[in-house]
Amino acid sequence: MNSQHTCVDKEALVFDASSTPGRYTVTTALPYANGPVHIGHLAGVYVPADIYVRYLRSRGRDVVFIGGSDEHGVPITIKARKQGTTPQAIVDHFHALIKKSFEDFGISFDIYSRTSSALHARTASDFFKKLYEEGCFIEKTSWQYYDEENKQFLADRYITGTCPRCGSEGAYGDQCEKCGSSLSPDELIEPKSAISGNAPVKKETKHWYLPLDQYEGFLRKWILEGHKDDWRTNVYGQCKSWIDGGLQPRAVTRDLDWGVPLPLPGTEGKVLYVWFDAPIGYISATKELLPEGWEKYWKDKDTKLVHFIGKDNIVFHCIIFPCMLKAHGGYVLPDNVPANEFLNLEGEKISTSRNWAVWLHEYLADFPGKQDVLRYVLTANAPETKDNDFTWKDFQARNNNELLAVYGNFVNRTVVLTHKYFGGKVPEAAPEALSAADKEALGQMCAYAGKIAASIEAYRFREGLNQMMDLARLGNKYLTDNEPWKVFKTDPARVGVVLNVSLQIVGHLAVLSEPFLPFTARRLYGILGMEPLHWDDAAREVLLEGGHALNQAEFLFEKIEDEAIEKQVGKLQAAKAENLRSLQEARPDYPSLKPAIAYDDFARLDLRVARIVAAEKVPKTKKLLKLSLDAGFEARTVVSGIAEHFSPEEIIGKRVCLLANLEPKMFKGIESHGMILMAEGPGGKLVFVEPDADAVLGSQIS
Ligand code: B3M
Ligand code: ZN
Repeated sequence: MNSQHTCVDKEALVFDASSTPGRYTVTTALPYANGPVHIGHLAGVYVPADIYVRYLRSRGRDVVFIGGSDEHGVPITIKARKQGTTPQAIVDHFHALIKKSFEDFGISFDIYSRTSSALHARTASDFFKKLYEEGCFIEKTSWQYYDEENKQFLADRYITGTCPRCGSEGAYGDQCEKCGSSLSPDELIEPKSAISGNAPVKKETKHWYLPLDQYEGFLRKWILEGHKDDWRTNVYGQCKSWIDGGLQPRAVTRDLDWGVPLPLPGTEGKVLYVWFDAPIGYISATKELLPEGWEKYWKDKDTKLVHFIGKDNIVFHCIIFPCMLKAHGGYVLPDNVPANEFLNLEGEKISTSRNWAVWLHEYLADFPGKQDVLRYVLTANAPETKDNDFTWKDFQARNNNELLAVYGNFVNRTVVLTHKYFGGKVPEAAPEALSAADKEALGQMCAYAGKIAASIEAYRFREGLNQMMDLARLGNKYLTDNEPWKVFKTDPARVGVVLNVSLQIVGHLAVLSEPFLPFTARRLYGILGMEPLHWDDAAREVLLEGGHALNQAEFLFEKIEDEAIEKQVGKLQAAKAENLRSLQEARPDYPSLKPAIAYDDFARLDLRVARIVAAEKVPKTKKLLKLSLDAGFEARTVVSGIAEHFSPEEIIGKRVCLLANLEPKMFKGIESHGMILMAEGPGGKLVFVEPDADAVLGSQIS
């Protein structure tokens, strides 16, 4: 044990909340490279981050935009084992898939790196070493489960057993997926190694812990006092409850063979905990991007560090990583961590294992050229303050009624009319020709750059998007109110003014929609025959000079038909059916469900409450009992195949459910009229389905 206080007290912190940021480092949570990216990831992290960065660039700010794959951690090793391959092969596959789909989707990373790189291993291991050498860790030995056959310690996920809470088998050492309880390996009943299937033994092992408890004072001052007003309430609230709940030392090493090896002698078989190395991945990626110039993005107090993450990553980015940075010294701390809540899909939680998701690479294949539609819908429904829902109907409606009917329609009408009346050249509009209404529209138009900027800088991207659409609405309404198609015959000069004003609005729309709809903005600049402008240009009234030649109009959006939506909904239904099927397969003792029936089919059964008044074996048979029943309205005889399960004596007096309208049938010369309902008991024994003692004999069961 060599804990010290030096790390917390060190005066190396360069954080200064009052300075105006001259530089930005924007990071996005590194997705685990063991599966593709879905719309939940996009809405929570990548789309808002990309909007933010595109906006900053448009303002000419100095920004690096960092992404990459998180390639360590136990789930990756488990997946590799299941598929009979190596963890490296798994991450190679998914890293390539994820990287390509981000690129195709227009997430404008300056670098998309990966944590299995050599540079990252060096960076993370140097970071650990410095903390180790400065005595920032405590060392502790503990007893942990060990698989003797495979000679390895077992990560929590590699231990399975019976859940102590719900009794179901196959619970993991960290969680029971049946009842959702979080567990520790010691709680499992009859633990087994998931690798060999053997019962594990306990063995002593040493690990290094970051004593978070020693950082409480620092965290209180920095977050609870320093960021009360500028961090989102969900983020601040989570931090506060972690801190108030009492922080504990956290192990930053693991016994595993996949990860960054510990840089200490005599520690073979130990690696850095994935949540220790992954955030350092942001730093390694910046180094890879700018081998000479990376430091100012991490160490200069004028740099504003912003982490875009989902709410499940808050503690790592707001508490653990900042404590690591503080312990190391010399690094800036995050200025903001605008974590989002979760996005649901058609009313249900997105789930990778149940395939309840819209996968980015599949979306890109199914909707080529429609990146902006998804970006738009995910921003309009962004789960900024609460969980939100994505539905395909809403996706279709927002495309057809908003992007197409408002934005697209306004741009198209303006450009088409300019071609029709003015040969595609921007008509002149002398200041004195402007009406009060024109001036009013232009004035409103010029205010949007500031309004949207304020929303984006406050991480309110939905609000920013709505304002951008309000600008399109302003243009659409202006054009409709002024009806240039009616006025042209009598007053072509007036039409020139109206189209000039409309074109200025279109120009502003190109600038201000670029962070949200980058593909559309690029095409719009093309139609306008312009090079992309900067955000601050949108404070000016005139972006298109009289006489400037436009290119031909083209449709920016197209209608999404019901068919395309039905196809997607069908995909989800198929996933649901497949889940049900594999659930049944996983429990082979349950017969699979029969096909659905209509209520009328059920109503044709006449089920009655009855009582067994006499029973005897049917001679010369093993299985059959002849039962005499009091069915209330009449006496019945039923031959039942239950003789191997019951003796006649033990069932006399039992109340039963009788299928009373089954047509009579002869068994060994006895007419059987009806059938008794039975269920399965323990060990396959038959048991009666017994009506309550108060049920009246002969009454209908429905
Ligand atoms: N891979 C967890 C996640 O995808 C993790 C993020 C790492 S960010 C440094 O939820
Ligand atoms: Zn359970």
